[in-house]
Amino acid sequence: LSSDISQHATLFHQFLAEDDDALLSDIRGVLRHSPLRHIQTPAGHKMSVKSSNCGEYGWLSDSQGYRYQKTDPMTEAPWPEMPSLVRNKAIEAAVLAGFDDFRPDSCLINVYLPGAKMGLHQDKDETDFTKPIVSFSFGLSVNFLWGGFKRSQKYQKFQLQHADALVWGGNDRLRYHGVQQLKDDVHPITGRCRINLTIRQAG
Ligand code: MD3
Ligand code: FE
Repeated sequence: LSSDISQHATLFHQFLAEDDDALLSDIRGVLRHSPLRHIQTPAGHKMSVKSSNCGEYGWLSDSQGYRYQKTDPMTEAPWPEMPSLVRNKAIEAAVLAGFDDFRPDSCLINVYLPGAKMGLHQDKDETDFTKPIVSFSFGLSVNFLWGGFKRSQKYQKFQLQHADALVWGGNDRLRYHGVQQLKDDVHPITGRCRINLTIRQAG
């Protein structure tokens, strides 16, 4: 079941339903090597989500700004490898959405506890904006905010649910987007949280 959010944004509902346990256990394996941590925005504010990465490049933020980096600043080691199931499912979703030459090299892991949110922003730290972004959601549902090309433009809301995959590229690649505060609830698979994987070709 897929639905078009706009010309170049497709939501694949339940796309990960058969692989949820395997994907989440792969991610738990990653987090044993590069644990979740709160990161600081360049302005010094603590983000409400906890994050980590896998793949060749990890996205991070600190007083120096937003960037991709090949090593985890916490362990000073390379980020853990992107699990092949994560990579393959992301490529599969991208192809279904019409993006054929997506070579993901970065997977940001964001964990939302009740109350966590992500304000409207653009993803613009990658080198090639013709490449799509693939996002996987697990656990508690959240309202996703889909805006325009200026922060001040109106936004629409979509619900992202457990096992949904969202592919976004083309003209919509630089849209503002975010997620509303996570409501307190319990999910049978993840417990009291939402886990988002944002899979990108960063380098
Ligand atoms: C639309 N994460 O990590 S994923 C992010 O649910 C991020 O954790 C959100 O935005 C989350 O940067 C949203 C869906 C998503 C990801 C990238 C996009 C939507 C996007 C880039 C452009 C437009
Ligand atoms: Fe984003």
